Amino acid sequence: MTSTRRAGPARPLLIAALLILAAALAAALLRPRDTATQTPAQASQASGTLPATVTDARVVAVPPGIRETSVFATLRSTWDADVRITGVSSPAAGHAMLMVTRTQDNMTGMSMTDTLTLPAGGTLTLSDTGDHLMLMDLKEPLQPGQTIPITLTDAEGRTLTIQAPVMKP
Ligand SMILES: [Cu+2]
Repeated sequence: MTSTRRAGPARPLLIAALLILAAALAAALLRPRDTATQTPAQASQASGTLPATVTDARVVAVPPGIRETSVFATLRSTWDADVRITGVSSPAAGHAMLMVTRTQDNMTGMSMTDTLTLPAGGTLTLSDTGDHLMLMDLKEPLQPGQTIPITLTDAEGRTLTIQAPVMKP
């Protein structure tokens, strides 16, 4: 009986601790769902910057007379949901496009796409053999040593401007 009495005062503390633990667990489990159900307006209020870091960005140098070129980079997500990139632009180009490279019937070709997806917490590699960006209607030839600003926009209106050096292919 003495042992029961001793345990008595400890029990409310134990229950309180379990409740706190349960609440923390519930919050952790619900968080990704909250993010997924955010409206675009809320998401862009939370951050106006497309949640990614960029390395190895480069624009392929082209000789005078060539009016289009490719842009490559590695994008790493800093977000716990997929980021759908839906737009690209650059002051160096009349317009720019999101591109995919696909092989079908032993033919490899590239085509425009509406969306490139940066997976949640993952990587999107833009390369000459895969997904990439293209700058069209170049306003002037791009020489190695120049740096070209390129702005990506996602489906939620967030933007990220990359300063991409021009490099020889
Ligand atoms: Cu291309």
